[in-house]
Amino acid sequence: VARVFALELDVPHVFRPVLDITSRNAADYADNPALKVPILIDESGPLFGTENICRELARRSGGSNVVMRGDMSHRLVANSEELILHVMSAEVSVITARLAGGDAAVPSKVMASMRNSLSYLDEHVDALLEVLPELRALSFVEVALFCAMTHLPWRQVMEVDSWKRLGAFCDRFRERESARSTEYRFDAP
Ligand SMILES: N[C@@H](CCC(=O)N[C@@H](CS)C(=O)NCC(=O)O)C(=O)O
Repeated sequence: VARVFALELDVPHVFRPVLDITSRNAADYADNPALKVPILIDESGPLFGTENICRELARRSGGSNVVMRGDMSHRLVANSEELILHVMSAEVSVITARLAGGDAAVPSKVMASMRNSLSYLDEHVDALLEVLPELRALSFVEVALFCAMTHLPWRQVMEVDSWKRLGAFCDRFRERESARSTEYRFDAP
């Protein structure tokens, strides 16, 4: 999400991957005590978290037609933002549990809540796009939705083909150069 924002908003940056996401050394995450990416590092030090980073990138780009999370009071936007972030965070829990090994199954309620959220988003995505300002350069909700939808099958957490309207949205968003040049991959040292 942060890299799509930086590219869309033309903010120069260098991408540095964390090569071992299981590391418990905060130094590997620019001193983020939560041991999470992304972190933006600049002259003011580290800035933790996607929303903070996207807000900072929007501020730097000077562009005013960027719709951040919480900018719109419309229920459809607010609820979609909440559900997308829920899906993302639930997916991270699934992946983290898997990386930790052991045989504890992911609670079925977690998977059900992710599927329910995606069904809601599939049902409402067209109306959501209608409600967003026509002249926006970018919106957090769209970038996050695209990234969540594409990450789930890539990390083999969930197939998403059955949500056709979300698939169509992703096919359109994928045309952007920012999306093409940030396709998921495992970086090698
Ligand atoms: N609220 C944070 C969540 C960040 C997050 O969960 N990042 C994932 C990667 S996409 C991560 O670092 N996972 C490793 C872990 O949680 O151990 C944000 O939006 O930046």
